[in-house]
Amino acid sequence: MKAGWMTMPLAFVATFAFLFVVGTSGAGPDADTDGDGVQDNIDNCTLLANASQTDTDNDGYGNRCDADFNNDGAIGIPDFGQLVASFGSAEGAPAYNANVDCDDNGVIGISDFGCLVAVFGGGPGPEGRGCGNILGNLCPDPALPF
Ligand SMILES: [Ca+2]
Ligand SMILES: [Ca+2]
Ligand SMILES: [Ca+2]
Ligand SMILES: [Ca+2]
Repeated sequence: MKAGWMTMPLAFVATFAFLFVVGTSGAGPDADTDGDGVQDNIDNCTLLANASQTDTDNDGYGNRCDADFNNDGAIGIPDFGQLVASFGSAEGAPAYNANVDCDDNGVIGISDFGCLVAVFGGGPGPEGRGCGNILGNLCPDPALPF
């Protein structure tokens, strides 16, 4: 009888301890879901590793998760057209389009094509600052005091 009385509180303590550990090591302001060294709350692509944070069209979505090149909110045929138009070009060439350079390697190629295909029919993001937009508005730099 006494042992049963003790088991319940112990189970509670164990559950609380577990939740505490999960809560502090999992999601939270310090989380870095994609492991690129940029915390989720300031990461312009929270689910894809992009340590450079390159965002050539300055809409708050990093190139790595922004295949919405024409900024209409959807990744579709017009975006595919922009990729095709610059396919095979390198930085400095007239056809080169930095917005299409998903992996930020200075060349528009198969890897960039893969970025678009993976999210075709979807939208840009997600990003962690909450300021991603299709209007080309600049996100405030989280490192600067406002
Ligand atoms: Ca990222
Ligand atoms: Ca962008
Ligand atoms: Ca689009
Ligand atoms: Ca590329």
